[in-house]
Amino acid sequence: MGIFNNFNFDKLKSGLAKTRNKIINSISETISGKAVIDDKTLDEIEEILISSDIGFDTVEKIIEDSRVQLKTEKDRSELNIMKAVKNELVSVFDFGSPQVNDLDNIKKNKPYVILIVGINGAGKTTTIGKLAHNFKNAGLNVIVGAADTFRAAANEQLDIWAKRAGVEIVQKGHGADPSSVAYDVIETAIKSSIDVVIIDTAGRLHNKTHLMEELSKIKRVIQKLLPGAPNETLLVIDGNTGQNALAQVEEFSKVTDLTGLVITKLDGTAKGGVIFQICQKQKIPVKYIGVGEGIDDLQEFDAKLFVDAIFGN
Ligand SMILES: Nc1nc2c(ncn2[C@@H]2O[C@H](COP(=O)(O)OP(=O)(O)OP(=O)(O)O)[C@@H](O)[C@H]2O)c(=O)[nH]1
Ligand SMILES: [Mg+2]
Repeated sequence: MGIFNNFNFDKLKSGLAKTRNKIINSISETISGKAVIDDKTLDEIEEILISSDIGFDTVEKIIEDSRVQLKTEKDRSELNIMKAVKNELVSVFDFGSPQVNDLDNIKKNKPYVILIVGINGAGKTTTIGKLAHNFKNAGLNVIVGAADTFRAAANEQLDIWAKRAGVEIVQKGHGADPSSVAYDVIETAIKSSIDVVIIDTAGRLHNKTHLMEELSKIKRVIQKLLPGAPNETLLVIDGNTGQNALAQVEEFSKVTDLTGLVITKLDGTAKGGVIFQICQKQKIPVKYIGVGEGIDDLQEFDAKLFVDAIFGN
């Protein structure tokens, strides 16, 4: 695992209960009591998977692999189907790039700058509070920058999270230029020898061109101080979003170099399957997942454990 020390499998498992119900329990019901898995049953499983936001390509692959397996293996039992689905789901995340943070890498690149972007209400500010808390627990100095100057009271919200996490904040008034906040927080971080800078940005609909362009400006401005910054640009996506998540990734990718995704609100959604679809199509790693509203409810993403949790074991 990475640098968080808060992993709680039971919390992840219970958070994913609805997603599990939609995917796994439905498949179990379909195959229970059947002596053999015939083609009709496979078609039913295919439908369940398609309706669970996993995405057509991934589903096709699962079903195709299962057909091959079931042709060659005598045992057409429940176990094999479940295993095929599980293996395929884990392999969706198998595209190389490291998914968790490494403490040494962060310290080496001090101040390590993380820019947080996403549409309105996705969970950006909450995620920043949780990230700050975990980084601080790992012994890092953290500062957050309130570059959401668009919405009134947005900085107060971040201020509350900064206090909860016990980290510093740089903020300006409502209506200030977000780039200037980003600049100031990095300048402060350099002066005060701070390890991690996390920058909050305004929620922006991905089809609002001028707001999207503002993100490019923030990046240009901070690069005047730190040519390599931001080290990470994380797109926060609400786990309830379903199919629209793909459009969000596409549009934000056009104006920023997304390095990772944060999928929030996985507790309580039945649409958690969308993670598979995004990763399969966009090849951007999921770095963190939100499993509740509390400060300790952000976990580093681990594909194998995530799939285990969906399966409930
Ligand atoms: N259940 C649950 N709620 C979450 C999670 N993450 C965020 N929320 C809630 O989602 C709502 C919106 O969160 P914010 O962090 O304000 O979202 P934002 O992206 O900063 O929103 P804007 O600044 O308005 O664009 C809040 O009520 C949070 O408590 C999560 O992982 N689980
Ligand atoms: Mg916010």
